[in-house]
Amino acid sequence: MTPILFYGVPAGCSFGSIVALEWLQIPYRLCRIDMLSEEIRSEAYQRVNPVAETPSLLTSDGRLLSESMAILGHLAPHGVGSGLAFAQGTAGFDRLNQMLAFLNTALFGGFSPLWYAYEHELGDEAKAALRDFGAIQLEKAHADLAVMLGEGPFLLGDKPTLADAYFYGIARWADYHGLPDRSAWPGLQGLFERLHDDPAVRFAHALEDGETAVSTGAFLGQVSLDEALGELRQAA
Ligand SMILES: N[C@@H](CCC(=O)N[C@@H](CS)C(=O)NCC(=O)O)C(=O)O
Repeated sequence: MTPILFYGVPAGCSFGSIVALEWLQIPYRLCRIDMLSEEIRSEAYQRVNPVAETPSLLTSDGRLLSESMAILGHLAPHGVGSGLAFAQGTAGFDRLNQMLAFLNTALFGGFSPLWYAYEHELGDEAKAALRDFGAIQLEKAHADLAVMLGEGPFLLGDKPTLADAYFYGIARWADYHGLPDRSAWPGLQGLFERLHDDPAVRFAHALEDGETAVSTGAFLGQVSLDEALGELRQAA
């Protein structure tokens, strides 16, 4: 079957998996999950992901996979020929995993206090404390990442890899929260702007925003959660 990526709106970290699927030219479908409604915590979606998070992937052989790191790792073999990913046992494979792990912990984690403050009713003092903590974490994550980027132009050197796809989907949250000011790290800002103009990134933005989205990959359309669950039942 054609894989289905369950992606979260608004502004889900699933963005990176959409860009990865586009870049990898894997035929795929999408299922949109509204994170602001009860849909994400519904019994129906918990059949896809029991921890009620996006992204999840219904794989071509009918298995459910969650966690961006696992999904990108599952897709990575398709990118070995093009340099988007690397064969297991090579230095590139280790470097890509190392970079993805940093992004999934330090960078994503830095935004967590900001999201918590944004999404919960809290007093001013608690909100300010969370925001200050997030700012400190993000300052360090961006400074460290700028060192890792070095001359770039992409996170692992001359060419984009799946790490750049994932980076963009998380780093854009700075624009949402108004911090950190990415322009303090010109290399990172340059990388972000280059990725912003990428057709796959433009596609994922349009899709999230419910606008006409032009795929340069092998996107085969959107399915509803009910349709996806029907296919899951058939695969079982
Ligand atoms: N460790 C997970 C984290 C997934 C996660 O936190 N997803 C968020 C969106 S970025 C989510 O689905 N949140 C549920 C909600 O907001 O209710 C991963 O890396 O995939």
